Amino acid sequence: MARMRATAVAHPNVALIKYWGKRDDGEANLPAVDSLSITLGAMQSRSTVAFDPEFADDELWLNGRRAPGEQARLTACLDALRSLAGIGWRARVESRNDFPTGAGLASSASGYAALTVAAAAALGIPAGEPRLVDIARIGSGSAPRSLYGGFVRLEQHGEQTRCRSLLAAADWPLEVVVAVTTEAPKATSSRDGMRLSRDSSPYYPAWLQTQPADLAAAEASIATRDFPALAELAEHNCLKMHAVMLTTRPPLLYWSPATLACLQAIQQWRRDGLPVFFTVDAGPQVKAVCEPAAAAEIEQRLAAIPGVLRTIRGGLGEGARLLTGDD
Ligand code: 2P0
Repeated sequence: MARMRATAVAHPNVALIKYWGKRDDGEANLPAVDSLSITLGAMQSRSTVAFDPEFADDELWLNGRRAPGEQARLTACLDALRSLAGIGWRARVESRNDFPTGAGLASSASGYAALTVAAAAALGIPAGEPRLVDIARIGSGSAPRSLYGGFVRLEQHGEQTRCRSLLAAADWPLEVVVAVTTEAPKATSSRDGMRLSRDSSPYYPAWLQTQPADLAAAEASIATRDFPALAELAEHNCLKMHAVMLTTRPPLLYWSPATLACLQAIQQWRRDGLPVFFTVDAGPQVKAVCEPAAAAEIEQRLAAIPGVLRTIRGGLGEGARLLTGDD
């Protein structure tokens, strides 16, 4: 039988109400909190998956290089797909990101979303199969959000993850400017960092306890397109997550001096009347979310901050999709 092969693309996403923490250390990778994100149209992962009876083991090639560190979660994700399809063949996965990898730009989210869609298609699993959301989550807890476009809420119901698109990208066309302050991968992976935070931060219980209220308020502000309310909430939730990270033992300090300079500048710009707010993930990059009319000005200002290497600007994106022969 011929080898089975497909290619898909997915965009990274940035959470406005963050996911930080896991229920347990199991392979299912169940998040301890629900989260809410926007999908970023300006960056993209592209993943080709080929299953072949001749392959001895699964292989991931990331940006042209073997990525043995990914083996456990790669095979866990592919095993779930193989079991769904009733096919045992091993796979070769080739994934490329057109943006920095492993540096707090959600490359694992877009990478595993693209991989899940491509592998499912290669195995003949229908695109609407609801278990694909859970399979993407095994690869990366934030990957299910990248299966969808626009404003996305991820909810954990027992063992099952559910994602909902709250608004399509075109329904509230915000823009995001990413200030890249390093191209280097982070020292502590999100997966290790989350485990350390759960086990040692005294603020972790408060993080879990206050998340539902942040989610409800953010969802309400999105429904009414209330930018100032969403701005206040997203910055609060981001800083609360970083307070948990900072109080982890050993501490997780993901920021650089340029990160802090951007945060303080963005706060000042908003006080001055510009519609912009910040969010920061497990890395030193700053994402400035703004109304489209302000985006060019924000990008210019961020680029001028010492330590900002470059900026990436774009609107909100669509969900993951399969590429056909014409793409
Ligand atoms: C988020 N992050 O909600 C949060 C905010 C980072 C900070 O989801 O262990 O790569 O693979 O489930 O999805 C990054 O964590 O972690 C992340 P795993 P993932 O976007």
